[in-house]
Amino acid sequence: MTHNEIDQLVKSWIVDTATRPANPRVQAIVLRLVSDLCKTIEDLDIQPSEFWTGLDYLTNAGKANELGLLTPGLGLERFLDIRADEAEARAGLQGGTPRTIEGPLYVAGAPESTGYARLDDGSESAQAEVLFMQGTVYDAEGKPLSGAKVEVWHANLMGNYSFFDQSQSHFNLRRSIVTDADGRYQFRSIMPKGYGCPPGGSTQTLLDQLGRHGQRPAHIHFFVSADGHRKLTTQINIDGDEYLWDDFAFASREGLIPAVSKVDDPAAIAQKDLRQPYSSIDFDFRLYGENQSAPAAEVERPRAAA
Ligand code: MBD
Ligand code: FE
Repeated sequence: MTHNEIDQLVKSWIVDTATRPANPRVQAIVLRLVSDLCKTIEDLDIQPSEFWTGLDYLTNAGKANELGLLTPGLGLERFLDIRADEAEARAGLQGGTPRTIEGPLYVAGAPESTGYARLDDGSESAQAEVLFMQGTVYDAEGKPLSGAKVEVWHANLMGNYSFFDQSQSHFNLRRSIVTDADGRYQFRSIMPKGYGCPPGGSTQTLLDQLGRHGQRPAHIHFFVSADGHRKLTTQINIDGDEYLWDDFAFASREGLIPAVSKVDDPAAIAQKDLRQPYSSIDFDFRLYGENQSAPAAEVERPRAAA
């Protein structure tokens, strides 16, 4: 069948059958997706057994709640970011902290504090390195933003996230920090390890077929928001990680790999009430002001809440 014949046929199924006003946006998207799928079946001569294997794969991935993990693994979440960057550039926005993907592991409702928070519950203190991270949230003109909200979440030493990993305490490694009068935030936590897709899960099963790994470099996620400003979704990577530029989710970006300094000065260690050297990361965020010519920065998607 030619692509033209496929287009006609799919339109006869999806559009010409309507007896009531359709939602035009949904109609256009479904028409396009179904015809593109039919063209793929035709061009690649996909056999019925292969088709049903694929349908079953998606059914199982959905049941296992892995579609949100498959999406970054296939590059689709990165693609949405590339398009958001292009839209901001067209609107004249430049110089802000780069965005990168949210991923599937945010949980709303983390404890909130002003200026400072400790993220970890101490359960891994015997093995973990202590990390302090601090900085200022600025507006596009370089003015510190007091009262901005820095939502932060990251994995533990196993590369796992609380809530999804039921063995961790409530909101471990998740906090919401409001910047102080000088626009500053600081947290104490543990140095995270990189995440790996669950072995045997839907996502890793497909990655295996593609000859790919499912590893992420160690990273820390952020939502940074302030009244009158575009919400920023981003992450920083821990420099030196072996997967730094080999992320299965394609989220590493220049500008999001701050220096990690090791603090071993005894006076500095004592001042933090610690007995071991710790690591420190300085990282500032720069937000864009609200902008009517750029698409909404607030992304609506179903998220867990606890
Ligand atoms: C993660 O921690 C993550 O950030 C993404 C994007 C996918 C899987 C696990
Ligand atoms: Fe993550």
